[in-house]
Amino acid sequence: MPRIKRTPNTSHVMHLSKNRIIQLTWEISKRYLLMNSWTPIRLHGRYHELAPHLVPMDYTDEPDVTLPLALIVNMPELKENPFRTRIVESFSEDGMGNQSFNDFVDMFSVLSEMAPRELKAIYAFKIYDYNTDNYLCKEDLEKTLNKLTREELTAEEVNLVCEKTIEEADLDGDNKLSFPDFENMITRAPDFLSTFHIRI
Ligand SMILES: [Ca+2]
Ligand SMILES: [Ca+2]
Repeated sequence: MPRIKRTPNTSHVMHLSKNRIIQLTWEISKRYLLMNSWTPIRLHGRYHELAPHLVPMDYTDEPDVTLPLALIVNMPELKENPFRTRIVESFSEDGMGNQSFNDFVDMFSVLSEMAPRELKAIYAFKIYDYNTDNYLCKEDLEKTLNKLTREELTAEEVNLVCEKTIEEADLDGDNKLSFPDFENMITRAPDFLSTFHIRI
């Protein structure tokens, strides 16, 4: 992916990444369609099952239908995922968690076993960035770690792990993680991507 310049104003960071996201999503969608010609049909089946009265069986004219977050987060594929709400929101065009069928396909494409690690990393960063400032600060990492460990660590342990993580991954010394810092972190701690892997 294009290297992101580090400047104080990084509002463009995710914008740059977004172009890359579109490109990568397209690449994997093609691969996905080629390798699993049955999967989009299966995904449509899953989407339809969530609200048979709203979702038509015939999608040739791409009807303007969205399904609410509450229906999607309760799917068995997502139900146990501690980041389910943020995942569904991230893949909803309106940002509120309402998903069109296209959003739904994009989401399962990124979560699929075939999605490139780079694409999973882009979305993981977005999902862990709770206050959406394009950085992972200590508070973002604390929330993330609490979810990853399902609140099994003490506050002191969480604090220590997050401090250590920032210390080791923060390449430019601003005490928070930019996307390049995050990429550096996940090479050391691959578990941070493990919840972005779902089979449907
Ligand atoms: Ca943040
Ligand atoms: Ca940094």
